[in-house]
Amino acid sequence: NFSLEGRTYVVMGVANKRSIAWGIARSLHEAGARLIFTVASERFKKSVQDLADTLEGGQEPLVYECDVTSDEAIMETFENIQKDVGVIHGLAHCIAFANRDELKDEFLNTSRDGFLTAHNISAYSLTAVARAAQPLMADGGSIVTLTYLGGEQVVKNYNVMGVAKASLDASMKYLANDLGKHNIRVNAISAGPIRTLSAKGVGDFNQILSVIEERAPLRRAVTQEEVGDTAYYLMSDLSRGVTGEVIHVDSGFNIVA
Ligand code: 0WD
Repeated sequence: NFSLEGRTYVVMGVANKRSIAWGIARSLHEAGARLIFTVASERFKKSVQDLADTLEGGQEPLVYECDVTSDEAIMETFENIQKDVGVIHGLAHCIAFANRDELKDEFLNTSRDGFLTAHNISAYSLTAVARAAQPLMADGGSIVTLTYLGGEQVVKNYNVMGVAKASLDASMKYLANDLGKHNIRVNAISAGPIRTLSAKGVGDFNQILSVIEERAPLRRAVTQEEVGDTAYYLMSDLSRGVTGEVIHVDSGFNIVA
């Protein structure tokens, strides 16, 4: 069944309309899903609520605050979601952070604090969130996280975020193994570079994009919509036999030497 009618998904990490999370939200919404958004702080609540209100039809989207650096905040958010909607069918984790000054020059200079911050927000949060969301996925579910090639190979300037993505990818696999017995699947989408708020923090991002346009098999960058449609596939029953997988939505760039 392709439709997500009657299903509810939590989308974490919409900052603005350029966010990959917003591409995912639109794809799931078009497939008939009910959406719940979480934002890092009160500061983003109004703008994400306004964005959510532009989705036409269906039930009114709900927006919750959830700073993923706090276990209490995560527990509280999912308790509130459970009170308000009961069962959920999946979750899109589209959250990452590293200090901007460590996304340039050499990885060698990564500070202890910078390393821990990047891993805390960008990798550990998936495990914390999966644990809090599990009781809500009583009918089984699908968890999707967003990763990047920089976790598999050395990508200039990606530095500590690449190391955090490697940790995220491994976490995704261990979680897939733990949650499979509850009929909860866990997968990652490795997106090609897309111009977003977070991407602005990566040194020479324009250069990264132009290399994609020259060398990727499709000779172009990918869009939020393309990532969104792969998330839709992973949330739907079409992917029911797929877990612990990284799907590259990157114009094929990862296969080119
Ligand atoms: O080229 C790209 N843009 C790629 C991004 C290529 C491949 C992967 N990705 C990944 C990113 O690493 C990230 O995991 O996709 C994910 C989404 O990133 P994005 O769409 O590029 O970035 P952005 O629009 O800036 O969203 C990042 C979100 C923001 O959402 P909210 O609404 O919460 O502000 O991560 C959030 C950030 O605020 N975030 C946090 N959320 C909760 N708690 C926290 C936090 N402590 N810190 C950052």
